[in-house]
Amino acid sequence: MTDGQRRYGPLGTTLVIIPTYNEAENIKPIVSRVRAAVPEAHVLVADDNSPDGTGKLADELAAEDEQVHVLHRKGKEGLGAAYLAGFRWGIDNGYGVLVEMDADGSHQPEELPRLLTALKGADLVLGSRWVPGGRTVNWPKYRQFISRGGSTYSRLVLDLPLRDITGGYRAFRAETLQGLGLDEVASQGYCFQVDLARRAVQAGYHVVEVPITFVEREHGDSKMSRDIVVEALWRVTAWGVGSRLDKLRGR
Ligand SMILES: Nc1nc2c(ncn2[C@@H]2O[C@H](COP(=O)(O)OP(=O)(O)OP(=O)(O)O)[C@@H](O)[C@H]2O)c(=O)[nH]1
Ligand SMILES: [Mg+2]
Repeated sequence: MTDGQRRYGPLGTTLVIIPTYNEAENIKPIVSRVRAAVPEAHVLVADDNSPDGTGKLADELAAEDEQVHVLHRKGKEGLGAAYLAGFRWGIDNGYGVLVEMDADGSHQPEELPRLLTALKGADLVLGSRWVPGGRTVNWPKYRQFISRGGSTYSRLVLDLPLRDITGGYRAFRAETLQGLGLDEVASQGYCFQVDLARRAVQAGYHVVEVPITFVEREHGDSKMSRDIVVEALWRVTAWGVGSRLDKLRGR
């Protein structure tokens, strides 16, 4: 069946999952922007027991708004683990669409309606900095280089028809997530995003990229580290080598 013939079911209720670690300055503004931009959506803050009290601030938001929820996790286990827990919570609670969004304002909630519109005709929508119309604001050259380089390397090594493979502003249908084998995902950081994109393409899902304007964080500290880049490099390389060996063996 081609995509043109494919019928997509209704989207159902949206859950915007926001993982947080020390985002006290950002959490209230970002949640209120999501609530204003997409009033029917619910929000789940997945906090890893942030020492700066982000979890408590999220509880305050949840107490005054029944569309805001908080998942308190015991300690810092990384972005990937927080998203996996958030996806499970969302699927268990019957949401039809699960959105990934950073807390720091890099992913603008005002762009979410465009992602959701695209999801009506797709299984997964990626907010993309590196398609025509996509851009970054206030991002240092070296970060652009790492991001573009990471996407290009992943595209070539994993043979993926995508431009922004490391980005973290995405909208999944719940059925898509259920088809990705989330129980086997062990990767973290950027690599977590590459892993989900790779699984979606391999499973034959229709993945669409929508241009976004990515804005550098103004408050709080980056959790980006050399370890995150190194993990992505070795895992992507290992996946690429593995799938080429499988092809050679005729699997
Ligand atoms: N729950 C949880 N959230 C995390 C963890 N690490 C990062 N995050 C959140 O994941 C999102 C992305 O992390 P960032 O630090 O913004 O990473 P980045 O965008 O590569 O780096 P910046 O350039 O500083 O924006 C933010 O909302 C973080 O608070 C973690 O271990 N646990
Ligand atoms: Mg960020």
